[in-house]
Amino acid sequence: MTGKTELSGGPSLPQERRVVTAVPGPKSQELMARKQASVANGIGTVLPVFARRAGGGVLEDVDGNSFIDFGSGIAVTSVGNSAEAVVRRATEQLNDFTHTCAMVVPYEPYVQVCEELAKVTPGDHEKKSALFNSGAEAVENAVKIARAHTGRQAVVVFDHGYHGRTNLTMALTSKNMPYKHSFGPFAPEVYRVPVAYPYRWLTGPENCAEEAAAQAIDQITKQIGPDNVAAIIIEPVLGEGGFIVPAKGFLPRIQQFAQDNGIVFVADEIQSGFCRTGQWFACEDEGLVPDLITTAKGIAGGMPLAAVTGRADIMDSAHSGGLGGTYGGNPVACAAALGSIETMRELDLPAKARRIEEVMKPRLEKLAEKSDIIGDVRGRGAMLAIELVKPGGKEPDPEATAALAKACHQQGLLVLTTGTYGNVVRFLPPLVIGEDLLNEGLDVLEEAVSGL
Ligand code: PLZ
Repeated sequence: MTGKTELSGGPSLPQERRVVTAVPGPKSQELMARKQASVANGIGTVLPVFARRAGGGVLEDVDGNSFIDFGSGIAVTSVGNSAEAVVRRATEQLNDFTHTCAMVVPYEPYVQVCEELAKVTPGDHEKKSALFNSGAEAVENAVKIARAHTGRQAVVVFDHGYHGRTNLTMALTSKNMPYKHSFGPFAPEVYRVPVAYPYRWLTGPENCAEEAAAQAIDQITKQIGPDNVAAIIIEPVLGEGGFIVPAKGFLPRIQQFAQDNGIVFVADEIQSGFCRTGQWFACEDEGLVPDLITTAKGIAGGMPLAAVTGRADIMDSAHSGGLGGTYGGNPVACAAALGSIETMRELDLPAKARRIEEVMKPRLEKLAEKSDIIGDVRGRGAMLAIELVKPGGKEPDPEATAALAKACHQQGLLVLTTGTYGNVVRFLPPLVIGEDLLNEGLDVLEEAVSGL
């Protein structure tokens, strides 16, 4: 390794956990004071250190601490930070041109990304895509397209669902704090129905799929009227709601209902997509082929890009000029996406995600057996979580969850929390993480759990 590559981030960064100062260290504390003076309070911080370099399975801070990364910037850097093909392609594009506005003068990388999306998303029907900047923007546009296609207005979403922070997507998002509180009024014609959350289904997990689907369908039928529904939007694994894997059978029943009633079925795969769950898309697990699929995060290795992909006739329902935005499908982000998708194929990242599950899940399950505060272990591939409860029952324990995350951070392991009740620790390592780091991260977690 040359001195030059050692100084850069990306895969060349030393793959080790290293805690050399208190967390946060002095340089991070200094920067934090500047952040507090210049950045709006609304922008929170999970781990109060400042990043300097990141790559492979680690993130290094300005004080020289190196954290094992179990967060991937919330499921974004699945190919690792500054992945070689992402950097190479984005750099080439930067040198050619940075922006023309795809609606003013188009360019090939935009078309290539849409061609790739047609290939990698489920179903072999004719597909088209439109590109945007953020996940929320993709979801908003999926709603616009579904409304234009059906001539209907209502949108159905689910308990524990998360779809973004813009006005329409706040309405679609279920959790008040911190996403919605004091930010209303919200967009109308949004309806929320139950989801099959096995761990917390009142009658137990056995009949959860059937009962939840029956309740959801009953509510749609009685309270909205299927003929008024443009779209049903669901995350095949609910991310911010707590990594809830809907009980098997629930998603197909909801999709069937949508199909029977001319409702556009939208899978929001912004967090679960692009190899994260061990398949290219989480909805493949039950063989679902959504009408529309929203993607972002993992698509471009850290560059801002999002997409709506779906049946060509539905996608073409919006009139020419009806969709777009100044930056949507920015050429550098598109080039990065092509590098990201190339990496996913070359390294077979769905298989890597499945391997991460093989390593992590048994250890998490063993930990849950020993610990009376871990109520549930769930997830698929490299989208795994533990739900923390008060001993002896199922009462959520957000305090223990925050304390556990903090203890991990202190020891050089970056984990994120999630969940409607704030009581879930989630694990989203980059899919390229080394197995030694994965195991070392789990060692840190186990120690932190026993120290609670
Ligand atoms: N849909 C399923 O997971 C983003 C949000 C973090 P944007 N999830 C992380 C936070 O606190 O803001 C997300 C998602 C699903 C939509 C979105 C929204 O994607 O790119 O953050 O707009």
